[in-house]
Amino acid sequence: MRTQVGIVGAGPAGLMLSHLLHLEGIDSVVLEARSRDYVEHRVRAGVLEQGTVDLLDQAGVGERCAREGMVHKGCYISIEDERHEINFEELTGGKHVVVYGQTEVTKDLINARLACGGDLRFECDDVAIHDIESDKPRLTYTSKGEPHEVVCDFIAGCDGFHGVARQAMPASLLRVYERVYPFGWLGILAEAPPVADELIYARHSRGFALYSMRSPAISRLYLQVPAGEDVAAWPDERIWAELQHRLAAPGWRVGEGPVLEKGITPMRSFVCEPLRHGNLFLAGDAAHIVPPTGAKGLNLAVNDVRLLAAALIDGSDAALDAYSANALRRVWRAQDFSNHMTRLLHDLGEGPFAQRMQLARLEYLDRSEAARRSLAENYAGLEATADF
Ligand code: RFL
Ligand code: PHB
Repeated sequence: MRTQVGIVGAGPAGLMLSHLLHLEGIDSVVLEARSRDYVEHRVRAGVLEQGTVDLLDQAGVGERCAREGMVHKGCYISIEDERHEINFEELTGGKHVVVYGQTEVTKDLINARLACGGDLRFECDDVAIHDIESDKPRLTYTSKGEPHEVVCDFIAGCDGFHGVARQAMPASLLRVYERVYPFGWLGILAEAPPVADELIYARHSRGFALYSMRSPAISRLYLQVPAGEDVAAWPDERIWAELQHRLAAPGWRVGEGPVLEKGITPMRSFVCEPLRHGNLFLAGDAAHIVPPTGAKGLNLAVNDVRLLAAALIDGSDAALDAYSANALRRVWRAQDFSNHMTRLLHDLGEGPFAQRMQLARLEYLDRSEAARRSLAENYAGLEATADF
């Protein structure tokens, strides 16, 4: 079996890449370890930057997002029980974000690929990457116990943080940058109509909390918890009580309802460089992780494959070579912003000096339009260009 681009991973990065290539007549095969059902129901991100929404539109997969996505013109930063508005539209000359679940982006992309006869293979076991320094790199895998091989011109590693692609890069050439935070996020999905008009990022003496949503009927909420926390320590009643504390505002309560999903995510900042070796390219979480406080992970994954698709379509050595440095520019911008938001809003456990610095920064945000504009510009997303 031969294809032009072999793609490992059917997350947003792999699916979007496959679709962008298809639109320019380049064929690809996507190998995914999990089932279609699993991939479509894995609850993760929810905030799309304008650039991500624009790319969905350009790729012809933005129709449902335009219909069902919820436009958010700003967000609130809550400090103890005081809420401060950051209005993205006013501060950035009209930019906003769209709340539309990653599950829905994934479903739309899978449907679009299959409608065009795309080759998506789910439940592939033991995917392995070979001969990346040759002009015939190969993917092997087994399916229902049968061995298979796909010979490619290029391979894209879009298989997330725990995938195999990054491991296929020569360790001696990879530079790894990492910071692990001493806390994680406990996230729930609840059958409760959202009772706030914008997302609420709460800095509270008991720890960070985030109020988000998925639809007019479903809320998505997060709590800062210590690293390594066991989800069993958090029965629903404890979660709601803690959310009511940390998100408190005069005359307002978090709307409660049945918990549909519950999980704990560790927090890390991670980048590996470069994103290319030979004919293997890395994109999305396979190459970098941001703490979710800036809502950047999915947007970065989509931006990587926008740039990678353009390089593969161009096909010249110069374009293929430039991919890594170009994509990393935005990755590092988002790393800085995500780290900044994380340090601004969490209980860092670093003692009183760090706490006073945090309060000084929050007060500056309240006083200075320039500080708010900087946050709004980074959150709503910087302009996408050919090299950023
Ligand atoms: P994914 O989505 O992890 O997809 C990788 C795919 O590869 C498959 N795979 C393999 N396939 C074959 N062989 C192997 N050996 C394989 N190993 C893995 C996996 O099954 C999977 O299907 O990576 P991708 O495509 O790079 O997309 C990245 C995003 O998923 C991620 O950055 C975001 O979810 C991060 N994120 C957020 N990003 C945002 O932009 N806005 C947000 O609001 C936001 N909130 C979040 C988040 C991530 C979270 N968690 C759980 C990590 C909130 C949370 C809680
Ligand atoms: C979400 O809705 O899942 C979400 C929103 C904002 C974030 C992270 C996650 O910063």
